Amino acid sequence: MSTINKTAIITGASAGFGKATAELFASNGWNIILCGRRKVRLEVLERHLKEKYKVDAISLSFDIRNNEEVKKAIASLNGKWKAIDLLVNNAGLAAGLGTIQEGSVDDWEQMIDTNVKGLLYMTRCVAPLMTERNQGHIVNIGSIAGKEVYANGNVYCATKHAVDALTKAMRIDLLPNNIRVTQIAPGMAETEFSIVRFKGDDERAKNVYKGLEPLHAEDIAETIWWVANRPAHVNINDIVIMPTAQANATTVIRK
Ligand code: NDP
Ligand code: 8X3
Repeated sequence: MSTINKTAIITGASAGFGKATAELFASNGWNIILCGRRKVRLEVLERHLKEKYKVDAISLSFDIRNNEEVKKAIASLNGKWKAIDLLVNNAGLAAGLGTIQEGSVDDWEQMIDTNVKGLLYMTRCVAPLMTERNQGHIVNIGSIAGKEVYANGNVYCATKHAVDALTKAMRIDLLPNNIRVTQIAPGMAETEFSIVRFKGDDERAKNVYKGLEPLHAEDIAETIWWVANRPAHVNINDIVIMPTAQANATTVIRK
């Protein structure tokens, strides 16, 4: 078993940034609590982390949009698993692209429920475990869409602006408890993100990254690793991380 004795809980660990983060932290001896809906994927990753890195890992399979499921999952943690050093609020998605006058209300609700309410439900359950120990670190995954807006991205952008605001607010609320709070706001990264946004249309998803090198999940994992491993007196408030080929939310250069 790991001698590092540090624990991270990562939402959205079944794919993309969350999965790469679980791998990187486990490879450095951290114990990991893996969260997501896709149970089999989580269990495969859990076994892999335990076997390859000799750390401890557990899977919590639940829908982050459901506050009762979130509460039940976190309440199921016992013993050492309650001593959480790092919460990575990463689970999230974009659903579709559409104007405000014609967009899908179901898509809007899914994004708001996952990206904003899910992040709040998780934080509401995990932050008290940190405040009672007077230590911990929360890393929220925002987006360039939380700094700017782009055509047809209205509600996704609004949810990520909410993450930006909540990160600042959490930092104030948790200040007396010595809890660090960081936002990481990436630009284009090739994960399952665009496949989910375009509801399984792989071709359309691939076209998003055509002719440029987007960020990779590992780039975000390394950034999370870096912020989590600053000396205890240092808090990284906010990092915007972009592919070199992307200047802002709407300006990219393609070969
Ligand atoms: P992926 O689609 O690869 O991963 C998303 C993860 O979120 C999955 O593990 C998924 O797990 C989880 N998730 C989604 N909905 C729920 C839910 N209702 N309950 C529990 N878990 C859920 O995308 P990324 O890794 O790219 O995205 C991670 C975060 O990064 C998101 O918040 C996204 O908005 C943000 N982001 C992504 C960028 C990109 O270009 N890729 C850029 C900037 C920010 P499961 O389906 O198993 O539940
Ligand atoms: C994901 C990046 O540019 O699609 O948050 O909003 S973008």
